[in-house]
Amino acid sequence: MTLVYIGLGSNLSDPESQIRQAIVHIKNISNSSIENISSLYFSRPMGPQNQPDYMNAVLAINTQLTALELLDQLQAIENQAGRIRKENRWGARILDLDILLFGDKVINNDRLTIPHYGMKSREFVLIPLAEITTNKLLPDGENISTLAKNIATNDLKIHSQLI
Ligand code: 5RY
Ligand code: CA
Ligand code: CA
Repeated sequence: MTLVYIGLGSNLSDPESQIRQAIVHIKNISNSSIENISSLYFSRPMGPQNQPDYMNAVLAINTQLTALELLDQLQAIENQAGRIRKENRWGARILDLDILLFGDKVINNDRLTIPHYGMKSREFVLIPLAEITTNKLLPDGENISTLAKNIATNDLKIHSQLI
């Protein structure tokens, strides 16, 4: 079993229902179980600014799948939500599911970079992640709670509970 943290994001087509629906689908991934779910947050777009605000959350699952098997499952959920991959990099999307951490593994291949390359500088990842972890270190030894305490909030706000 591997403890895996997944980041969820949406800024199109009723983001709150997209995130809630994605959690229903993640619950149904075989050989996996949801262990923890953060609050649902409102966040300002990072990267391109000409797009709607986001909703973001982080959840923890235990899984017997490999990282690539889990990635296939998450991409199928993104596609089922109607995600269209556009030319404009980092533009608005219906649903984005990122594997943030996969146990203590460091993975670098064509399809996956784990830990997620941007997570240490994104308040919409660190703050919800810190909500559902205690004394958790990244593979490089950095403490998630410390990173979350020190990052600018960029107006990140709790919107609602997801469970
Ligand atoms: C920066 C550049 C690109 C940060 C930077 C991206 C989300 C990024 C987002 C999301 C919110 C993106 C990737 N510097 N903003 N921007 N939530 N995804 N709030 O999930 F994140 S595009
Ligand atoms: Ca993302
Ligand atoms: Ca992604």
